[in-house]
This record gives sequence, C-alpha cells and structure tokens, in this order.
Amino acid sequence: MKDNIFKINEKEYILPGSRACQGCGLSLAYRHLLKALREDTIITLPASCLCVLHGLYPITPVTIPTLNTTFASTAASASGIAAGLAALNKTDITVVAIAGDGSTYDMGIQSLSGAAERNTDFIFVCYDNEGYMNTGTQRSSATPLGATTTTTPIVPKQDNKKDFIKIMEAHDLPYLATTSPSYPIDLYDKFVKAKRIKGTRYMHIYSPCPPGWGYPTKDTIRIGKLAVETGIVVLCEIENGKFRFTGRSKTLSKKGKKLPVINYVERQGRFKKMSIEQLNTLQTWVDTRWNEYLRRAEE
Ligand SMILES: Cc1ncc(C[n+]2csc(CCOP(=O)(O)OP(=O)(O)O)c2C)c(N)n1
Ligand code: SF4
Repeated sequence: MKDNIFKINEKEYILPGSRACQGCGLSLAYRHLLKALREDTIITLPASCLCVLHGLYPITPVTIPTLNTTFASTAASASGIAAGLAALNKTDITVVAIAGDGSTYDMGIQSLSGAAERNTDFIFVCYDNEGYMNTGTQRSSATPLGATTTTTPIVPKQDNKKDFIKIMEAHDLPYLATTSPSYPIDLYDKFVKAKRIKGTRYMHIYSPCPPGWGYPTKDTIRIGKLAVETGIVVLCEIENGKFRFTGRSKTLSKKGKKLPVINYVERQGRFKKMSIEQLNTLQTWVDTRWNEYLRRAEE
C-alpha cells in the first residue's frame, strides 16, 4: 500500500451540512470510508451519532442508499439485505452495517456473532468512540478503565475495555482491520481492500470524540495519533488468521518506542479522576497486548 493522497477518490458522498459536532472523528472516518466503498454500496445503521449525521428523513447529506434499523438487529438487517441482493443476483453491491461501540460491543453483539458465524457477505464497521455518545456519554463495554462517564459519575470506570478484536477473530473471519481517522490513507486502503474480499469483514475504527472525551475540537487528529503512539490503539490487519501490524504501528513495532499512556491520558478531561493505580493498570494492559501482537507478528 503506497502512502499517496492522490489515489483517494475525489468524489464526496457526504454533502455539506451534517449535524455531527465540530471535530468529530467519526465524520472524518465516514467521509473517507465512503470514498473507498463508492456508489455500489448499501448502508444499514442503528440509532447513533452516525444516524444523527444522516439527518431526519427525507433530508440527508449522505448520497449512499441507507436503511435505519434498531441496535440489536444491525447485522441481521445487513444479512437480510445481502440475502435479498443474492436472490436478485446482484452480487456486485457491497452491504455495509455500521454502528457505534454501544451497538456493537453491547447491544448488537448477538446478531453480529450470528452473521459472522454464517460468514454472511457484508462489511461490519464499528466506530469506537468508547461510549454511548449520542445520548450524552454513557459507559459502554468499550469505555476504557479510568474514564468518567455520566453513568460512572462518582468514580471512573473500574474495568478494562473489552477486547473486541479477539472476539471477532474467534469467528475465523477472512478479514479484520483496525484503523483511525488520524491516518486517512490507512483507513482508505483498508476499506478498498475489504470491499474486494467476500464473506464477513470486520472493520474497527477508533473514533475520537471531543465532547465525550473532553478535549478541544482542534485536537482530534492529535489524540488519534497519540493513541497509536502509546499503543492504546494498534493499527493492524488479521487476514485468514495471520496478524500484521500496519502503518505507524508497524514502524513502532520494528524500530520505534511507544510513548507512556500518560501522554494520551493527560490531554483528556474524561480521565481527570483516574488514580495512579488505574494508570499503571492501563499501562500494563496496553503493554501486555502489545507484546502479544509483537509475538504474533514474528510467527
Ligand atoms: C432501544 C433503544 N434504546 C435507547 C435508544 C436511545 N439511543 C439512541 S443513540 C444511543 C446511543 C448509541 O451508542 P453507540 O452505539 O455507542 O453510538 P454513538 O451514540 O456513540 O454514536 C441511545 C442509547 C434508542 N434509540 N433505542
Ligand atoms: S458526540 Fe462525539 S461521536 Fe457524536 S457527533 Fe459529536 S463528536 Fe461525533
């Protein structure tokens, strides 16, 4: 994959006038993933910030056909669309389900697991802003240890984030990838690749969120990069079980040195109640996972 912005499709699939917040990581990611997927795509999505970005029927800034569904049935609705297209012999249209972490890690896991087990021909995208952000920052099982949310108001969250990549990997998928709007070419390339593969593909987008995480809107790209520099987020692909670092994470795995997680944590208001013990626990969690990935990359 070459690092070259000129290969990015110039067409826009989100017209000016969306209702996402200023500095929203999700809207940047969505812009680039639609450029990669192009017109021959159908989207299905549940209630979420993305649903708000799409707007109220019949007005929307998004030019790709979309079905609105419920949290628990996001992947089931994609299965239905895929089955309908197959019945019509329309095998050249990409079906994409896209949901927040609440609708993926928590409420939608059952229909996603079912579709993945059947290897349904679709792409499932989780944009992970680490909370139920559309309804004002409630805790999800993707919220990191030490973050304060409106449902953890006195003490911050006490548990580590669920490792959803491991869960999806256990379904033996043909393709899984993690990416971030801070690295638009990495994101674009992975979606171009995912579109060409058949079966269930799982894409995880780490999506910084200024109001939910408590940082200035201008810092979205920086926060996303710090997440990678500290190993909180690992850019990677898992293709038919084979793990590969990509982009900046690949460089860090070969010759770089990860930054301590404090460099990432100290820039976000959501971590202001985090204790030193929790910071150490988070660092250990990050290091353990990083070392596991290093071992796998060498296999
Ligand atoms: C059954 C049901 N319960 C609650 C809601 C209210 N609701 C709308 S969006 C949302 C949060 C979804 O969180 P997530 O999936 O993480 O997406 P995000 O808001 O972060 O984009 C909630 C609880 C709803 N629409 N339907
Ligand atoms: S709350 Fe966060 S994820 Fe939702 S639109 Fe605003 S910035 Fe984006």
